[in-house]
Amino acid sequence: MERSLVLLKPDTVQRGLMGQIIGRIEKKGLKVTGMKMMEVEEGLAKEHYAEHVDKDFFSDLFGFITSSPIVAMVVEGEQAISVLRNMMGATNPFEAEPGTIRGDFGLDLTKNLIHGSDSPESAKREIDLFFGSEEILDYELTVGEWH
Ligand code: IDP
Ligand code: MG
Repeated sequence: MERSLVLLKPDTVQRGLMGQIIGRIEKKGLKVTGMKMMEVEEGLAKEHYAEHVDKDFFSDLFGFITSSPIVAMVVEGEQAISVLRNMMGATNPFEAEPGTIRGDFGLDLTKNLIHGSDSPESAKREIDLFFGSEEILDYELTVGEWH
């Protein structure tokens, strides 16, 4: 079983798309084990996007992610990392396939709605940045065996 850090970015919250995107994650059969609404402070933004701090788009990305509240989630399931990346679609919403979250809802490279961890190592690092262990719940979904 894998875990991924999912962020519903400020555009998702502002556009009222939280429910639709969380609904897709639930309907896929993935399990939400942590979830909170929060503002991303400057230090957290820089740590989370550490691999991008030297890129030319970083100031846009930083301004965007700190501009308005997000929803942070821990999502669990078999191959959850790649399954979520496929559901999200390509980073660039102009290239993301229809049927994906970015392909269906996005029209801007910075405002691309959702973050999902890209590897087990990233997932662990990112989950530890956003969640305390007491904020991640250990429970069974009783419908789980039907998926
Ligand atoms: P990912 O979110 O699909 O993993 P990353 O390459 O990790 O994509 O980039 C992190 C975020 O930075 C993207 O989701 C997007 O919001 C933004 N971003 C990535 N590349 C560019 C770019 O070339 N121009 C502007 N923003 C970008
Ligand atoms: Mg990434």
